Amino acid sequence: MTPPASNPNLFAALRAAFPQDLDSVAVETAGGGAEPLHYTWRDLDRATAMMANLLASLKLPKGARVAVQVEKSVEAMVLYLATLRAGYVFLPLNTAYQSAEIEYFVGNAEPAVMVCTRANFGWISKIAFKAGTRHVFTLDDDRTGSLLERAAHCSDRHEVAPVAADDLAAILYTSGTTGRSKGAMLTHDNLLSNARMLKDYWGWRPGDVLIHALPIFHVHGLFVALHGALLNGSRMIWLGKFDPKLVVQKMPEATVFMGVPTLYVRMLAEPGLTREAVRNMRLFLAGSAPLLIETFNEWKDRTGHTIVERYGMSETAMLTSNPYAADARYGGQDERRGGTVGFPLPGVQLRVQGDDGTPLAVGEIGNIQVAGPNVFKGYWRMPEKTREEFTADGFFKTGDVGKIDGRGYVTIVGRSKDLIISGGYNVYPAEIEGYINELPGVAESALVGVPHPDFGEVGVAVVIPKPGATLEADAIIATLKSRLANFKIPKRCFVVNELPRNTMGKVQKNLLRDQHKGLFAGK
Ligand code: MLC
Ligand code: AMP
Repeated sequence: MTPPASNPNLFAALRAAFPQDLDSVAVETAGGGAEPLHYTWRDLDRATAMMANLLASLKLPKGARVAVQVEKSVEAMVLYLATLRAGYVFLPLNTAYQSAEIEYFVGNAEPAVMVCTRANFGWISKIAFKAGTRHVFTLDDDRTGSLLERAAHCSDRHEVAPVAADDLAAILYTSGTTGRSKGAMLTHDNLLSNARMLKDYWGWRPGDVLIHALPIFHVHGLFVALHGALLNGSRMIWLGKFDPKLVVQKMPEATVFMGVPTLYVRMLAEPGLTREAVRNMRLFLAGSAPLLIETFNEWKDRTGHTIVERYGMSETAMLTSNPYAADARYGGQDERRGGTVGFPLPGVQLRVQGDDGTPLAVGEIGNIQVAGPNVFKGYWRMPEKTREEFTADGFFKTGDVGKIDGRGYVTIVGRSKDLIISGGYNVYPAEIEGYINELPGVAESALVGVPHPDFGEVGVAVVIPKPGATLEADAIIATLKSRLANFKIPKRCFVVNELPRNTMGKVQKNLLRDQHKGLFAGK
């Protein structure tokens, strides 16, 4: 591996990995009912240069944030790369977020630039201008919008902006267990060190082709998948939206696939998923949520491939992975074990501690804490929250609960943070309960996660009316839909008279989870 020349800008390293033949295909689009488009490496180089020149022409201050809420497209990926190239900070936003959510992120991050779809320009520009954002551009997934129009007038030559290794490359908002979302600040070095290590660990090799079917506003699609392919100079088959049939159809042309467990569950429902279809595949990776052992086994039976499950977070990028190849440390005997997330990755320190901070013995269950070059710089403008989430000796408290066995395999058994992971998206009960509690006639509420065959886990709301008030579950859901991102909407809502509480008065969510755990069984 060659270290970057002198500029630790992540883009410089990605650009250095472009293949010699710049006219070979870097990205091929698929799906959406449109003819496939082909982008060469030269196209990516020129397009990122033009967009970086556009950003540079705005004379933004150092550390300026570029907030982006657009549909997935190659141009959206170019915008990410151009932001790095120009030395600014990328702030991706889930396309499902609605106005209250956007208002918070924009108010908190104070981006200098906002990029949104044309359809949302009216309300988003209002929010952005109010927050002091000077530049609002549009970008749609059909290669139109003011961003591209403006970039078209810019030079296609651009010197990668110099940055320091610990300058910010991106801010990713992760919802908070209490209160508002926190922006995880990730540096160029956080992302590049993780990407370089994964390139080796997962054995990326010449000729690899990645099917990219994940959204590009989270760690998994934006960093793990995209950096993996780019750092290996690998072609990507680029889907704007996950479509299980299309992915299976495209598999013979590919070697690597990455997905959240829901994607694997949906592909298993495709009759076309056969050993023949996966004959050229080298590696299937899963993460962002627990992969059920049933899915792991069924995938093995159907395809002959053992999924490599790995574990990570917005704050840390990737932390552990099942082995790709047998590890000499363990006599070359390791296997990819379903139900575990594998070993701490090279350079990552991972330990399990009791609630009182004592180290736990092999096999004992406790709080997972991590350290390493991949661990973020802190939460945006939340120094106190940042301090709280680190131990005195510098380990980050993941909020995940797990154990490490004698061989070093890490298993996640639960979370100390009150969080529901639904189809790979995080839903924080405290946030949803806050919205429900503000509705007229609501005394209080509790949101719990219950098993779901497609999304793994989904939220169910239990709502208590104020004395004398009448509440309709359907009306509560309808109101939430008008205010919150769709994946945060409880799949069911129950209006009841009281919540179960322990002697301290704390709501016993475990009892509610138990009561509703069969709601979606067999659906
Ligand atoms: C969609 N819906 C969901 C949902 N996604 N509900 C719960 N959980 C989800 N994840 C709902 C919508 O609200 C809608 O409901 C209905 O499902 C159909 O919406 P859709 O947009 O058509 O859904 P679909 O395109 O099928 O999306 C499903 C999905 C998507 C699984 C493809 O959720 C997805 O791409 N998930 C991946 C998320 C991801 O990349 N996570 C990585 C985080 S990084 P209604 O009622 O309106 O019809 C991270 C770190 C790490 O965690 O370790 O990687
Ligand atoms: P996010 O904040 O969206 O980055 O989500 C990170 C969280 O996803 C982690 O703290 C874990 O709780 C969870 N997660 C990621 N990968 C896995 C996995 N393979 N198994 C179980 N949980 C996971």
